[in-house]
Order: sequence, then C-alpha cells, then structure tokens
Amino acid sequence: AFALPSTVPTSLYTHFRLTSQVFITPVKSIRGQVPHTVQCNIGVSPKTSDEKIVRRSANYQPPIWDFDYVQSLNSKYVGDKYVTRAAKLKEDVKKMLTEVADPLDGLEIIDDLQRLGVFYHFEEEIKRVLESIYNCKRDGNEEGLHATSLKFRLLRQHGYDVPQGTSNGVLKLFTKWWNRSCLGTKLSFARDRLVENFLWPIGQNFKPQFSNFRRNMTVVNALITVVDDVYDVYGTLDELEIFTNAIERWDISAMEQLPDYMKICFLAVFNSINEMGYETLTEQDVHIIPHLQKSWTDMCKAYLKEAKWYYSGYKPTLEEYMSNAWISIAAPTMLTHAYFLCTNPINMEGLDWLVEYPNIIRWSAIILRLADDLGTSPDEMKRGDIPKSIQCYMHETGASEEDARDHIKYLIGKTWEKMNEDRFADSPFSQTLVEIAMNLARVSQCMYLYGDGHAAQESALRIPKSLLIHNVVDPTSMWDISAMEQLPNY
Ligand code: LA6
Ligand code: MN
Ligand code: MN
Ligand code: MN
Ligand code: MN
Repeated sequence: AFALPSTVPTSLYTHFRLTSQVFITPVKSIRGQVPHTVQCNIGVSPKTSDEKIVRRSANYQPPIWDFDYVQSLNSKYVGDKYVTRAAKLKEDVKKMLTEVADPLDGLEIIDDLQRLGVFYHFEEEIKRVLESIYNCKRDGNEEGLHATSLKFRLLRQHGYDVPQGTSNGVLKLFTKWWNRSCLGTKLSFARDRLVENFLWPIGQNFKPQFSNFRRNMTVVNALITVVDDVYDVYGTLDELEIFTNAIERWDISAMEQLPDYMKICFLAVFNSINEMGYETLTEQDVHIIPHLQKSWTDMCKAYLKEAKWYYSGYKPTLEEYMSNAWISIAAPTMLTHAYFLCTNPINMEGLDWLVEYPNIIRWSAIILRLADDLGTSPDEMKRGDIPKSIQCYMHETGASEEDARDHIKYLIGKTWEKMNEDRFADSPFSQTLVEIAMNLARVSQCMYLYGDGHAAQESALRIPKSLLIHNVVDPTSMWDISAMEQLPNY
C-alpha cells in the first residue's frame, strides 16, 4: 500500500518506483473514477503461458470494410489541376509564415497547421518563426494569457528549453498592479490573496478570449476581499458608517471624512471601478459606473448591517440572515462586474434586469454564501463575527453543529436544483454570463472543499500550484520507457 502523490490531473498515468517494485497507477481522473493499482514484481517473469491463463475474448466483429469497396474508393482530388492548386496553396502559406509581423499571428498559424496535420510541409518556415519568437525577449505582461500559453506550448513541443515561469506572465501583471496599489502593505490587517483572487475568475471562465474579464475580475475580487476585511476585522462601527456613506455618494470629496487607511481603500475602489467604467464608455458608449457603484453600495450596506448585528450581539434567524448574506458574500457585486466584462454589446434590457439581481445571480450567491460559511465560519467564530448560517440554524432549532452543517449542505443541493431550473429561463443575459454565475457557485464549492481556500494558505495552495505554477501538465512526465521492461513480449 502506498499513498498516491497529488498529481497533475490531466496526465493519464504516473510511473514511479519504490525500491524493487514498480507501480503503474492510473491517476484518479477528473471525473472521480476510483484508481486501481497494478503491481508487478521485478525479477519474476510475468505468466505468459496460455495453459495457465484463461484469456478473455472481446468477440470483435469482422470488418465492415469490404475489400472490393475499399478498392473502389477514389479521390477526385487528383490530376494536374489539383497538384498545381496544392503547390500554390503551399506557397501562400509559406509566404504567410515568412511575412508574419505579430508573434501571436505566427503562433496561431503554426497551431492551426499542426491541428490540420499539414505542418510537415512547412517545417523550415515554422522553425524560423519559432526561433525568432524564442529569441525575442518579450515578457508575458505585454502579450496576454492566450499568446503566452500558446508560445509556451509550441516552443516546448518543438524542443525549446522554456522555463515554467515563462507562462506566468499573468497571475506578474497582477502582482505589479497589486504592489502598486499598496493595499497589501498599507492595509496589513487585510488578506493579501492575489493568486486566489485570480483563481475565481479562471474557474468562472477559462476561455482565452476572456482574458480581459479575468484581469478585471481579479482586481474586483482583490478590492472586495480588502473591503470585506475592513468591515469584518478592522473598522469601528463609526468608521464603517462613514465609509458606507462615501461609497453611496461616490464622490471624491466624501474622502475628507475618512481615516487615512480608509482613504487608501476608498480611492483604490473609486479609481479602479471608474477606470473599468471608462473602458466601457470608450469601447461601447455606455455609461455603466452608476450600475457598478450600486452593486458596491448594496454590498457595503449589507456589510454594515452585519457589523451592526455584531456590535449589538443580535442573533438573526436563518431566514433573516440569508436575506442579507446573499448580498454580503459579494456575488451580486462580482456578477454585476462580470456582466459588463463579458457582454458586448451591452443591452438596455440586460441593464434593467441587473438592477433587481435576477434568480440566476441569487442562486449563485446563495450557494457561494453557504459554501463560504461551511468553510470559514469556524475561524470566524474564533475571531469574533456574527452567527453565520450554521450558527443561526443551530440557535434557531437547537440542532447540533453537525446536523446544522448537514442542513446547510442540503440547502446547497436544493439551490442547485433551482439554478438548474432557471438556467434556461428566458433572460436578456447571454449564456456566457449564466455559465459564469453557475461556475462561481462551482468554484466556491471547490475553494472551500478543504476548509477556507480563500484565506488559509496551506489548503488553498494545491489548486493554484498545479494550475499556475506547474502549468497543469508537464508533457515530458507522461512517458517512462523503463516501464516497458515489465511487459510480456507481445
Ligand atoms: C470570503 O471571505 C471572501 F473574501 C469573499 C468576499 C467571498 C467571495 C470571493 C471573492 C471576492 P469571508 P464573509 C474572491 O469568509 O465575511 O471573510 O462574507 O466572507 O463571510
Ligand atoms: Mn480497452
Ligand atoms: Mn469576512
Ligand atoms: Mn463579511
Ligand atoms: Mn465567511
């Protein structure tokens, strides 16, 4: 018996040796099949005699491809006409490859040629393009996630020595933004969780063309996390009232009354959100700042209500708690920003819908809240916080903590049923946004699987590590030729 190391999920097989034994172990697949183990002892030749072994037959059927039929097949793509055309197309592609100006264009052409299976006609040209990309020292910040990851994969496929760090141009970009914002250093009481803030949007939408969505959502998440800590950990009730008021006014002069640490926090929110609004205004001629601001005001008011409950020792019923907590978990704020970041063109109908936070946003928010409470309330209770869903239910019904946790899990299941019902309901939202909302709920259940994945470092580490640092799959680790020695000859 041995422990399976946590392994890159997409590699099918992992081979490793333990003294005199070799284990060939199918890694637990993403779909959660139970791995089984095949154990072979070195030095003992495998039983290959048919006398001893009852072999199975698969009862395969005879071929459906009749000999005459196969012989009768022919292609119309023969003759001078097509030979000339093929030669001409080949020249065109060679020209494209030689004249490529933007490295991303070059990478995409190469990727297409490889996927079409015709790359071998252009090996020289492909080599030249990759060579120049390899020698050009642009860093990932300038080229975005799609180009960076394509470059990383293609260069490695073609045998270039590319360090893993090359593909981390992303997270670097955020680190720069985060460091420049000084939120981590100036507000040392708050969680400094940039990588985790980036994991949420990756889980919500990983498609290459949504890198702008991920970039902005990481900023939004970082801001939300800091503001949440201001309300839950650091701020006094008086300060929180002033801060809530400043967010509601959305006016630079509101800053005057704030204590210094809150000035930094307010201005970071104010500038970042206005900048996102500016981007949409210049790109789509739609003024969205009031909508973004409303979602921040709603959230801060929900935060303030919790702070007031905390300082007065008030214990709400589960229903009263939830009527506020689905907003205080920030999902409506996150999804409001997500709507604008993934919708082009933004339509007025969608905007009207958004104001009321339609069902798909509510269900997602409820699941996020309940999953967060399951994961974070033990620490929150130790630190001092309002009763969360589990404690509200215990208080209200006298249930044990274990039963209360079961009840919360049951509620998560029920909410998923509602989400699945509403998923295809008529709405002005795109399927992309619906999926982002559903994926937010999924990510939350993944993040809090091992306790508090968003705040506690050890438990959270395994997901970002395999995804961002180890680049999910290391193609060189998949095959081990020495495993051949154990196989019978056939
Ligand atoms: C969870 O922390 C947290 F920071 C969130 C805001 C959840 C959503 C995730 C983001 C923005 P905590 P609380 C990346 O458990 O105080 O402190 O609402 O949230 O329970
Ligand atoms: Mn098989
Ligand atoms: Mn909190
Ligand atoms: Mn909170
Ligand atoms: Mn929490």
